[in-house]
Amino acid sequence: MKKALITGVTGQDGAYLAELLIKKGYIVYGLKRRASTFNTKRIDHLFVKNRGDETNFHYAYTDMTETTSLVRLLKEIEPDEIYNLAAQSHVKVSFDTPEYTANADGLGVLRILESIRLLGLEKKTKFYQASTSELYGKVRETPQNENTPFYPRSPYAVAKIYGYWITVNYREAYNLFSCNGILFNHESPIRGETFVTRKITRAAANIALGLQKKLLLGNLNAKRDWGHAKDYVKAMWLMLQQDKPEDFVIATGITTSVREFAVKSFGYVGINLVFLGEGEEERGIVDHIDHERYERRIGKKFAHIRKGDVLIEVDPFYYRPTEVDLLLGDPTKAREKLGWEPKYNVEMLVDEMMDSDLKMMQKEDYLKKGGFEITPQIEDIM
Ligand code: NAP
Ligand code: G4F
Repeated sequence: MKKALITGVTGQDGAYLAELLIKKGYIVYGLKRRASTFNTKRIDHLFVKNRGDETNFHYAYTDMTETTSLVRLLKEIEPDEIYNLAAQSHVKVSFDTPEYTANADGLGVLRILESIRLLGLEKKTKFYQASTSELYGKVRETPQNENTPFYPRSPYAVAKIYGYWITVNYREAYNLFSCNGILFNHESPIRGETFVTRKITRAAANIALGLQKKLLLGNLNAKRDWGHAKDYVKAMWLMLQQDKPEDFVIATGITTSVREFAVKSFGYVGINLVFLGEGEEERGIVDHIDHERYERRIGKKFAHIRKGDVLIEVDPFYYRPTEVDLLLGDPTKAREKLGWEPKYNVEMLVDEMMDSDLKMMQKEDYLKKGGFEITPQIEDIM
């Protein structure tokens, strides 16, 4: 059985990748950092399904800013494949914590690569680095491919540039099987709540249920090439199954603005928005309600929102000191060499996220009103 080590296993991609690799018959070692509250919500089901002596999912504590525990774990596990997904992954937060971000997201990559070398695992262990479309930043050409020059626009992107080039350098200098996945934005129902897509789908669900009045957003004009994380973790695995290590752009080839993403999300529950005004004065206003759709999605008659209600406002708090205006990836190389194609488009992504958030909000509201927690098994039967 192959052994895979995943850093950042508690994150969105870590959880999907762990699930994929377990299904493929790997023994998976997930690395997580200590937190003062539970941070394993996304992977708890993997422990349950594989409980007992036969478990093929293990976890251990480490931190990307500490070399010693990384070396010790690599020595103990001697993994066939390492997927380095751990990072301070929030672009806006990186402006507040630039030094920490450089340490975890930049030097963290070096720590793993040097550990591989130190332990003499160069011939055994393949390495995947979670690189990002943020490297393109102030884009030099559109769409962006593997040869497009980089122009990072945040401390996060600058840290990730170091991770990208050190991965290339160790491949060229020491013959390591190390490669970069240059992944464009990918989302899912388990996306972190402060990324814009999940912030929007949670708010649209809450507003439709009458649990929230307004959504405050930053730059509505920003455009992203949004895919589904499930498709993207498959690409990570494919990259490590090739005969030789290479870097790949993973993207859908379609770009959508934040404003359009909001329109699609509210549209899912029958709330059709129109945007009026400009800059900080721009507002997302109810244009009309599709009552039939609302009732179908929410399960009750529509009551609390009227045509003309303002549901979205701009709050400059969410602006970034330097912004990435447009990302659009060209995944031709991945299609031709990896045989990778995304199954999801942005509409399917919105539908899945909205459906999941509606269920979650209904459950949270039920609990707030004095309901009791029911186990997933019981819920399935009910
Ligand atoms: P995520 O949900 O934010 O997960 C990040 C993971 O890294 C979490 O498990 C987090 O632990 C862990 N982590 C953060 N700092 C750490 C540290 N100092 N030591 C150890 N672990 C640490 O991110 P994601 O969306 O899954 O993304 C996975 C990777 O792909 C990241 O490197 C990200 O930068 C990169 N990426 C993401 C996208 C995207 O659109 N999702 C696109 C391109 C590249 P906690 O759970 O304890 O916070
Ligand atoms: O969802 P975001 O925070 O993602 P961002 O900055 O594109 O970064 C994500 O994707 C990268 C890949 O390109 C990853 F490397 C990175 O780890 C992360 O997963 O913001 C998307 C856009 C930005 O232009 C932002 O300014 O949405 C804009 N935006 C507008 N209002 C907002 C908001 N972003 C957030 N988070 N919150 C807002 O209220």
